[in-house]
Amino acid sequence: MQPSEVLVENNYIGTTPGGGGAEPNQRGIIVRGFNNRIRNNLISNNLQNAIELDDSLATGNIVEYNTIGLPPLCVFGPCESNGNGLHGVLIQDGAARNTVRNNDIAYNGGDGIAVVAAADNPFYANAIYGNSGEGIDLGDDGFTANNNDSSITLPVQAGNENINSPVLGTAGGGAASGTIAGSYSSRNGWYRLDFYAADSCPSLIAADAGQGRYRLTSTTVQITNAGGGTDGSVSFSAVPISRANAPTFFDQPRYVLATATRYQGTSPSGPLSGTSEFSKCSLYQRSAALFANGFE
Ligand SMILES: [Ca+2]
Ligand SMILES: [Ca+2]
Ligand SMILES: [Ca+2]
Repeated sequence: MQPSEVLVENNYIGTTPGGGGAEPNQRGIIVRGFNNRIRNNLISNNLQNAIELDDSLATGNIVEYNTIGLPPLCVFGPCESNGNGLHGVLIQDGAARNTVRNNDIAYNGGDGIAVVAAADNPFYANAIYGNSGEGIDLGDDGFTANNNDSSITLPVQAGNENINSPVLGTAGGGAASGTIAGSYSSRNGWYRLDFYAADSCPSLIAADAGQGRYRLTSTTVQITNAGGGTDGSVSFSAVPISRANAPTFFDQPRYVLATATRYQGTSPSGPLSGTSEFSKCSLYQRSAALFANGFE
């Protein structure tokens, strides 16, 4: 019998009691039951994965507000020496409909979040950066290119059914807010697109995606033109992007990236299903002169 409907909160796992030193475990937290809430824990320095959600009984769990791979306060640094040895969060072997949100996941030796042979797991509003692998890796096989999501033949090791990532176009605007354009291709249905920013991004020069450190705003799109086993697509433009409480956020060079998350039902109000990997990045174009006088 695996623990279910349990709250695991306010623990230091892999650290000394004060949080500043390392006392690593092999793995941090392993969840094999359902409807547990893993909340506000510090999980750093462990030798393998910080959090694992394993097997088909692991459903409906919520992983939120945890600090994974960092010291309790990243003031006296170096913060990157506190990462866990493998993934921040690993979801595998049939674990489904688990939500990972509002966590800081950084400097881990594997991916920020890896999903292997498991589906319908949503992730949003996390700060993911500095991990040695991908920010989000579906299949734990590196960057997964977009393909035809309407194909019924899924890769054996797929995570979240290898749902496609958004394709971003031009992003730009003022210091506090701007807009972004792009497109999204997948099966018919409603999708939530979450936008993030990063300070750097490898995808402009390599077949790789960045990691979303700073949560920006989100939007909703619908695909209606899929059919005959072929994906449909939807374009978007002038979608507002900003970061809460950061009026000069885009005065520094920022790369914008995005994830797509499918809604389970037939409207954009129901529960969320699986989330994609991060998209490739778009460098935010700061239009200082245009916006300086307020007449844009
Ligand atoms: Ca992948
Ligand atoms: Ca990986
Ligand atoms: Ca795909």
